Amino acid sequence: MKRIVTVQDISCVGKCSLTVALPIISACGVEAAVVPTAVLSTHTAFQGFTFHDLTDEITPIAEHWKKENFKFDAIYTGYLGSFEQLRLMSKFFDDFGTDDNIVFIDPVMADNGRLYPGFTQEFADEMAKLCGKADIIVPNLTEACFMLRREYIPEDYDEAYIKGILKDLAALGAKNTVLTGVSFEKGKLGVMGYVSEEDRFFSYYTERIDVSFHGTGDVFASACVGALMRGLSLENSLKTAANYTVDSIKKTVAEPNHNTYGVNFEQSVPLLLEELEKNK
Ligand code: PXL
Repeated sequence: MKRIVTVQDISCVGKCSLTVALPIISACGVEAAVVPTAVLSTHTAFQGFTFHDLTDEITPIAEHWKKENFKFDAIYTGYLGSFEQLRLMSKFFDDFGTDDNIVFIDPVMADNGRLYPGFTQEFADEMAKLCGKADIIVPNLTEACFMLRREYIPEDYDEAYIKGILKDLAALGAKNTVLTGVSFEKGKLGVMGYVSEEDRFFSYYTERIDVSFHGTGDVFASACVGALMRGLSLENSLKTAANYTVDSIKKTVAEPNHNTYGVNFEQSVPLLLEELEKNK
């Protein structure tokens, strides 16, 4: 059985980060170990959330694991809340990264042209450096633009623009770069990826559902890394994750009086399992 260690916060209510990653990775039939980076009462889209930082726990946890000689098939980082956590993750990759496992970074910090509360351009600069150590990175267009210090163009861009961003991200050092939330056609939304070793691009599009929910990036990233651990190729893992995320959004929208803070990813688990079989 494969084992992923995922490093991100626990937002107690809000369906994002660890409360999404743990069940999705488990549903994929993959073990999930966690390093919780902070405990928040809710994610940061709510007003008045509490925040308890757990940075001081990271080194003791890693030191214990080194003594136990624990190995991980993937290291997956999501929302990280401080410069110190970025520095500690860089060390964590050195300690637990091997030639056989993968470092997967979702550089969670922004969407729709804006940084989430508490993040700065300088944080994006440091996140860009951390991404240089990754095998796979999956920023959205906003996060990529902040990391590259490029102007964010929400739409009306062409394929050459996206390919340029993917190559610039690869120049940071990441082996495979993926951009989420890419759209060249009205009503379609998807991902475009770049495999730097082969100088090859690929893409996958689904229907665009014009509603915005929190946590969809975490649903997508968790399913993608879970699928990779099940032996699917990067392209098929991204396809699986995209189809699962879209289905989760559809299930949410179909529910009367649904809330907008997270998606019904739980009800789409049967589809995730089907996709894992179909795309292997
Ligand atoms: O879904 C990303 C995410 C994770 N963790 C926290 C967040 C967010 C997005 O806003 O606030 C705490």
